[in-house]
Amino acid sequence: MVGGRALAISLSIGIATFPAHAKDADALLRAADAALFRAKAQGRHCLTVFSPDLLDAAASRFSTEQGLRQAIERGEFELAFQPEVDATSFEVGLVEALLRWRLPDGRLASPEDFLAVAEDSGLIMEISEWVFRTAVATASKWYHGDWPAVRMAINVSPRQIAAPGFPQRVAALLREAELPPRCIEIELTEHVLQTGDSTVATLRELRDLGIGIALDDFGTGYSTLASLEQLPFTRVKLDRSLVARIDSADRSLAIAQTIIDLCMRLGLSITAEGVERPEQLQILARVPGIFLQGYLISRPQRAETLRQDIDDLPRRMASVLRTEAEETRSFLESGRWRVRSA
Ligand code: G
Ligand code: MN
Repeated sequence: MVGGRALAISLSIGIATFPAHAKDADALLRAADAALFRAKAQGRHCLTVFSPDLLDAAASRFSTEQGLRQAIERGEFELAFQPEVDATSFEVGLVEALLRWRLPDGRLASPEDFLAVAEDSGLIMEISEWVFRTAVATASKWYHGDWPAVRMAINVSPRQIAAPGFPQRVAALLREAELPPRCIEIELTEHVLQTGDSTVATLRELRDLGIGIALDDFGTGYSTLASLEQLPFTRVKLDRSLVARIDSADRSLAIAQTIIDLCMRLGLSITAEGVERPEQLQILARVPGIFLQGYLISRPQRAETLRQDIDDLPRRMASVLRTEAEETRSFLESGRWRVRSA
């Protein structure tokens, strides 16, 4: 009890023993620390005993962290752009800015490869600032150039949104870039719920500015219905795991349909992520107003090739759908088709 409030405390423990795990005090503490890190990564409130592979993991985390520091200094980050398009007209509703890291050896790393290290080391703040600024600058260039209708979707980390003054900084940035707030949609995962009560107020401030707010990766977490109820979202992005089997598993289709129905009842716009196959496109194209995103529609790519790809979209999609119709017909005629039992 502290000041009349009950605080729930959990304990994470990393264990290393002498002489099995290390021969001196410093090394022993490093080993225990590596074990502690694993205990926390496993969800906290547990204990982990040291093993040598934990040091390898720690070394790899350390080198990624050093690499990220250099990447910030040397400007090794890039943005790739991927459109979210209307499922029937294939008009572009939004372009999502996706972070990429051009490694010194020329390979391109995706956020999943380095985001955990960026979060743990706190470097995420600097990196996300760069993403936001660069995405706004790009959108502004398009807006004032030959794409006045552009809307840019920007991924925002929970820490970023929880930092004091975020809405004011965004407003100032948009003013500076002479970009109307409606040209921006921020994407948050439901982890944003863990940042505390003030988040709802922050999101309302952003909405009052006229910025769209999307719930990203819906369907991967735990408290998704609570977040839908409590937070002022304008769009839900269905995670690709929800969309992956809608054309091959009745149960998967039922779940996707129900969630789409729920979002519509809540007055939310919807984007289906991870559309990779024509069969998925055919099913989703029956949902009025839904946006689609995924490799089938358009890959994440550099700004220079994006416009060409977009101009080509209606023709490419028409040909995808034509081929698909033929394949479906011959499949049905082959007699292999039968009604699945529930
Ligand atoms: O968490 P979020 O939905 O913002 O992550 C987007 C990531 O998903 C990007 O890094 C992008 O490269 C990737 N992505 C985009 N479209 C597809 C797709 O159709 N299939 C798969 N597997 N990944 C995709
Ligand atoms: Mn996203």
